[in-house]
Amino acid sequence: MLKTRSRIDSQIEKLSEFTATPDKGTTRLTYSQEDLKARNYIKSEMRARGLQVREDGFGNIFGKLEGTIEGAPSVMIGSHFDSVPNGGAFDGPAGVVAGLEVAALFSEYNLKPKYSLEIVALIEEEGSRFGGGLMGSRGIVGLLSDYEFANLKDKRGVSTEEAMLKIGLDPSLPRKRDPKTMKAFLELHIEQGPILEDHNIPIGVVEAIVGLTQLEVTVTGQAGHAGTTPMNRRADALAAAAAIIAQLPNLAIDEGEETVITAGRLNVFPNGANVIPDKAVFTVDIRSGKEDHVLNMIEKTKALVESFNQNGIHTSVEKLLYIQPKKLNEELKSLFKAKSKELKVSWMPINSGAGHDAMVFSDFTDVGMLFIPSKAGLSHCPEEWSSSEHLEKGIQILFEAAKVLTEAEG
Ligand code: HGY
Ligand code: MN
Ligand code: MN
Repeated sequence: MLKTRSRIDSQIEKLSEFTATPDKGTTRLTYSQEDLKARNYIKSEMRARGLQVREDGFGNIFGKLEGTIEGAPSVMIGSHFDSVPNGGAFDGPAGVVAGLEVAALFSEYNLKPKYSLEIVALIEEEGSRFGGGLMGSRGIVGLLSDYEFANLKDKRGVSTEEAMLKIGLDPSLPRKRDPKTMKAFLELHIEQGPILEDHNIPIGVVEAIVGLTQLEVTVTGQAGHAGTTPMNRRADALAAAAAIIAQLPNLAIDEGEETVITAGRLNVFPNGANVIPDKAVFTVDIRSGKEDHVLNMIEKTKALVESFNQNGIHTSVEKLLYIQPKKLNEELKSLFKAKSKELKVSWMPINSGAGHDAMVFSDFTDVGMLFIPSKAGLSHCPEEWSSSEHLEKGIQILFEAAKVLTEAEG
């Protein structure tokens, strides 16, 4: 497996170069120039492994090793290749590289799958440019309509389809995919938390993924002069937004059972040091393993926001994303555990506090997910790091599982 180690090291390294913030982590926004460089690299790596490469009308990338059973559904392996702002080099790419390496091993061992093997690289899982997230996978399974997709715009007002055309992508290509064309979706991902490292265990077999929602709260008031406007005659949108945000953590603490809430993005308008803000827009990310907690938190957050509708302050809440908690496929979990045992790789069951494309596919095909440890549990930051030794172990398990699921011969 020496070749594997050198291939995956160079691929992770190469993909990390396609960032808008060199020396400050990975910033690779969907349909950006960094996306284009990463996309071209991924496609060339797919071709180098003899895969048939195509892109869909969202810009998702597929590399296919045709199965011997005519028209048979595919075993898909992959993850996303966009990033959060100033994120890490492994969140997403670890899963894309794992898929590429499984294809490389199929080629090296000259394996002929009965069911096609498809390596996938998905767009806009993070939602960093167009909001919401899980966009590539939602598009593939038809949860994102063409109308909704066309009306998504980034903070500069550039639409998805304009941005696609700018980097030479074709929005008119086929989009939604018949679930019957998918036999399984397997995703290797970094844990993005401390559990595997704390237990000194290299592999997590994912049992379930938390439910999550992403809200966008808009607070409006009245712009004014910072010096001449008396305090009792202000409708300060940012002061109101800050008061709301300050109360959010306690809503989750009161809800309990590891419910979490995060206000991660805040935009202030007009954003002048000597101007009373007339608008503040912020996101609220809520997650829990139990759907009731997510639903309760949405109601509690809406009530808190609405309670500020007074003295010239107006508020509104938009739901950008909502997805229920997902349990992953029992047979695939058993297959991963069996292969880990055969390979003498220690594993543990684990739940995911992060959202993943796997949760979208899980309502449409059999889904399995593996985690590898994150150093110090850090992710969504430049310090994010995972070892290629752990990545290689995860790939070995994926490779063994893919041979079974594709009924490969050779
Ligand atoms: O936010 C998440 O859980 C994932 O990283 N998109
Ligand atoms: Mn991810
Ligand atoms: Mn992420």
